[in-house]
Amino acid sequence: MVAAAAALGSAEPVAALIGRGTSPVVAVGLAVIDLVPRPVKDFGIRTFGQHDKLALLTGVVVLLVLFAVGCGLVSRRRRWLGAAGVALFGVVGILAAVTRPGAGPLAWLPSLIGAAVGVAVLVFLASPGAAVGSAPSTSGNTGPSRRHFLLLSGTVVVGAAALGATGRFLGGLRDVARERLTITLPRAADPAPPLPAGVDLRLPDLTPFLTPEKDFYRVDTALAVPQLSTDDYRLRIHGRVRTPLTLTYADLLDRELVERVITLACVSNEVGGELAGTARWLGVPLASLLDEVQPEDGADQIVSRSVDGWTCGTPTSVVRDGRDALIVVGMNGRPLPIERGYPVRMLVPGLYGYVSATKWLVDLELTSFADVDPYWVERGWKAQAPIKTFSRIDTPRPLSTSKAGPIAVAGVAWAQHRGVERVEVRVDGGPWNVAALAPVPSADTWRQWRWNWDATTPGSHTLEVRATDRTGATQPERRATPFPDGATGWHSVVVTVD
Ligand SMILES: Nc1nc2c(c(=O)[nH]1)N[C@H]1C(S)=C(S)[C@@H](COP(=O)(O)O)O[C@H]1N2
Ligand SMILES: [Mo]
Repeated sequence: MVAAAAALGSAEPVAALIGRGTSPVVAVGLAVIDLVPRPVKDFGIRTFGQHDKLALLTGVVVLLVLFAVGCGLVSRRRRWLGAAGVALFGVVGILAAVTRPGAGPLAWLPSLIGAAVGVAVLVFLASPGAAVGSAPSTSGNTGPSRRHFLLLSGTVVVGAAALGATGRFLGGLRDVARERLTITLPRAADPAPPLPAGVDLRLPDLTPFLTPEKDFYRVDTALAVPQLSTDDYRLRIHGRVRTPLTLTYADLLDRELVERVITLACVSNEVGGELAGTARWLGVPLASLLDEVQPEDGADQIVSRSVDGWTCGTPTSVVRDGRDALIVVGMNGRPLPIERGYPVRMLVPGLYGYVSATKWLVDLELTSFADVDPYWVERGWKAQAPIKTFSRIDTPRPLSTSKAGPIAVAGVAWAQHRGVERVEVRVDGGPWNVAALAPVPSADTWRQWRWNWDATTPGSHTLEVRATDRTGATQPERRATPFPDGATGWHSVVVTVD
């Protein structure tokens, strides 16, 4: 049994490098699924439900342990028979791995290495040096050697378990990352309109219009990034609907995809904060899916759930008001990055992330605000959270020193889905000056702005900014913290003119 544990454990890290399907336990398990008759399979799924795969792998391991015990007993008579048994199991592992559909050229390696390590451990532990004879001598004088043997075997088993667990963990990580690289997204039936010329004023220190992936803020409660595969991916749409719907990843890609440039923002932004980013998102219009499932009257909340259990509540009416609420599969022309919710997330322009942007999305339940409080609402944040109008001075940097003369004051402003109508800047509490606005592709993105300050008076100055959205509402001066539904107040920076 110790030798078998060493064999399995040492095969896992090798399998992690080559591919999850090449682990002897997994390969044999998959072969069993292929070989057993349909009724047995159905029985397994009925009995173990979601844990069917775990049950199967446990079964494989239990059989292996029994086999190992058998080998151990036999090898008390004939030492070589034990080694032959371990080798035989290696052969079974190799056969199972190389006959998998799509098996790579190195699929045999993990089982071979496992078997070699298993045989070596068996031979070593059974050698006189490890103090266990082919048959135990009469009791009484075996104390120290028995202890020595137990210590050795214990070490081997713990080592094998550690190797195996590490291998399986790394293998899981690697496989989803690799799977993502193999995906080719279909073209959008309705592509994003080209960005208007001049969308990016390209000033030093000014936030670029499109956020490079590495600079895009990340906010979630996930301790470990969920590793969700497209293989068995399902999006369930259910609850208070007439016809529930379950979609696979392929089903989503088969739909008419829409691509839009949208600025996502976090409610936790302080005044002047940087928790916002703009990207090109590809996805299925959520409104079209709702039309299919037909929500009941009164189902005013869509509760979306992540595979890790995090939940989020979005008003049904907002998703259906004509805006580009998306079930997102792509970001900037590539499959969603893993930490952005791969393979599928949600996005609703105009709503803060905590009420709209569920990553690793697996479930949409139509319900009501009266019935369900999602994750952050349970913790006191508001259930309704449209993004508040926001403006920020990016340049000049706070506490920087500039030469007297013309100084470009610039930044970004946003009021997603309403649109930014006007940005104004003032110096030292003086009159407001209207800034020039860069063009935008839609009301769903942030907008760059610039005002040319003729800075003549040396000394310390305070610059303030405020934006007005297309409904005519100007950002209030009153400062409020992000809790419970987003910060308010004018951003200001203090700079020195030399
Ligand atoms: N599964 C899951 N999705 C989530 C969250 C989370 O904690 N878990 N956080 C939300 C919040 S608060 C925000 S602001 C956005 C951030 O998305 P990003 O990390 O891609 O920028 O994701 C949303 N989606
Ligand atoms: Mo957030």
